[in-house]
This record gives sequence, structure tokens and C-alpha cells, in this order.
Amino acid sequence: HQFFNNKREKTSIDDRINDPNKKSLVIKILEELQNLDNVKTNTNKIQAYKSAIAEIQKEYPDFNSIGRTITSQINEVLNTNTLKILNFHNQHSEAVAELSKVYGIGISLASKLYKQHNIKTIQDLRQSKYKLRLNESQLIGIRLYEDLLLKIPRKEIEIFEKLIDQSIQKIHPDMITKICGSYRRGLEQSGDIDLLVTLNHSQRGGNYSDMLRKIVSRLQKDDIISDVLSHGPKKFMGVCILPDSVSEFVPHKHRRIDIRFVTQDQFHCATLYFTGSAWFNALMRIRANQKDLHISEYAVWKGLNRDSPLRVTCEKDVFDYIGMKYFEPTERDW
Ligand code: DCP
Ligand code: MG
Ligand code: MN
Repeated sequence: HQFFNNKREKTSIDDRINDPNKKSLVIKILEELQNLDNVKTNTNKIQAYKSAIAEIQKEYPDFNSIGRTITSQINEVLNTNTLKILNFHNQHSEAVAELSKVYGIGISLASKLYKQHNIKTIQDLRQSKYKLRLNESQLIGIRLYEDLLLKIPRKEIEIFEKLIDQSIQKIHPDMITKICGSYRRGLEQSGDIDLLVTLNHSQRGGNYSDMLRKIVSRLQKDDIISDVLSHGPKKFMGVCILPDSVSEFVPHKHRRIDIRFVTQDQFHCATLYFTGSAWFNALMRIRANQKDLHISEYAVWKGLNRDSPLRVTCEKDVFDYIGMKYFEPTERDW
């Protein structure tokens, strides 16, 4: 890799720098180099690019003041009108931006896919044999990439809400479903569907994971859940789609859905948590801590009494304990 080699002998800057077109191209590329992440965080490097740019812009520049690396980069631009290292960085950022949007692929895997396997796009990844090394949920992320990038219109979530409710009622008539997240905060479109379910029933029967499993398999039978990304004892992450019987929003798109089942006594704290926003939750927890109160996804308690949580009969109870004015769900979009 010649472009990584900055130990070459220092050569002087080619006379072609005096051509105004060449000069402005060189400056443009040096400015882009200066903005690269690995330069931006290094004050010495930033300074080197800044002074090089300033020097070139002078009426009588002294090219000897420009260091070896930048001199050779300038000459590469004068010779080829481009700079390999910059192209590499730009392609790398584009690839990472596209590939890390796949469900289950993070920045570091995306970077590795580009650097080690020259995979630049979702299309490259679909055709690559690297797919053999990915797990089930990453493969779902690749297959449904385009759909899962889209936001979900509020009106479509309203249809899901009715269908899901009808479906889950079949398990038990006392099942209560609530769609939380950005939808409950009143937004016109959402990234996913955050479904909370409880059984409004004092009688104890079955446990969480049984219930969650029943809910998921019911929604699968009713052609609402299409794919499973992860299924823990308390949390389900997957994909849903409107069934063929629905004539609106065709062709139907695959949508991300998160499901949690909680017991009745956890329901209001869970609703509060799952409605968010994440920022709002963080702020509320800080305010609570100032009064030695603690809020989790399931309960509120004082001091170290985690095992005897405070009684919560509605979301407002939590605000009252903290001594905070009540915020409607639509006022929590921070
Ligand atoms: N949540 C949180 N802290 C996190 C992640 C989530 O408190 N780090 C809570 C608040 C969120 C809720 O869970 O509102 C649902 O999480 P989502 O990621 O689904 O976020 P939203 O529903 O708020 O927005 P989006 O429309 O992107 O789904
Ligand atoms: Mg959400
Ligand atoms: Mn979610």
C-alpha cells in the first residue's frame, strides 16, 4: 500500500501547483483530509494541514515549510487529480453508514466487512459468502433491510393496535395491550412498535415467560408476527406485518416490534418506562434519585427497599412520589 508509506524521501512540490485549477483541487482535498476523524482528533495533524493550506494560498509560498507526508499527498493530487487514502476513507465511511443500519450489525463489524472483505453495500453483502458467518437475526436484518429502514405511519400502527388486541384477547379476555414508545407520545411516525401486555387478573397462573411465549405464538398464528429476532423470558424482539386480509397500506411492509409482558402491579411503571422518551426517563430518574427514590422498568422504591416497592396504581403516582408535575404522554417527547 503505497499510500500508507510516508517514509519516502521528501520531494519538492511540483510546479503544476501554480495552475489555479490544480491549486484549488489541492486545497479542497487538503481540507477534506483535515476533516477526517483521525485527523480531527489530533491537534498536530490539524495544525499541519491548516498551515499547509495557508502556505499554498500565499502569493509567494514557501513549500519547504510543508512536511513530507503532505508534500507527497499534494504531488499525488497533482499527478492523478485524486488521493487514494481519501477515497479509501470516504468509501469506508459510506460502507459503514450503510452496513451498520442492518439489524444486528454494528459499526465494528461493518468496518471489518469493508476493510477485510471489500463489502461496500447491502447488495454486496447479500451476494457475499460472508453471509454464512452471520447469525439468524442478522440474516433477517439483511433480508428485510429496505423495509426496516422505513418509519411506520401512525395510521398503520392504529390498525396493528386493533388487530393485536383482538388476537391477544383470544388467549384470555382480561389481557390488556398498550402500544407505548413514540406512538403513545403522539408522534405521526415511529421507528418501531412497542407493545406492552398485562393480564388484568388477580389470580396467579402461569409465569411471565409462559405468557410472553403464548402472546408471540398467538400473533404468529394470526399472521401478524413474521420473524423472531430475539426471545428472552421478559422481552421479545421481532418483525410484524399487516395480514393479507387488510387492504390498506399495500404492499405491506415488515415492521420492527418489541413486546414485553409484565404483571399487573408492574404495569404502570412499565408503561411509564416504555413510553419514554429515553431522555425523559433519564431526567425522571435523576429527579427521583434526589429524593432517594429509585425507578426501574417495573417498580419504584425508597432507599434500599427494592424488595418492598411503593404502591403504583397509575403513572401519575410515580410523578407524585417524586414531587414532579404530571406530564401527559404527548408532553414527554424530549
Ligand atoms: N428506553 C429507554 N432507554 C433506552 C432505550 C429505550 O428508556 N436506552 C425506553 C424509552 C423509549 C422506549 O423504551 O421511548 C421505547 O424505545 P424505542 O427505542 O422503541 O424508542 P421510541 O419508541 O421512543 O422511538 P422510535 O420511534 O424510534 O421507536
Ligand atoms: Mg419505539
Ligand atoms: Mn422499541
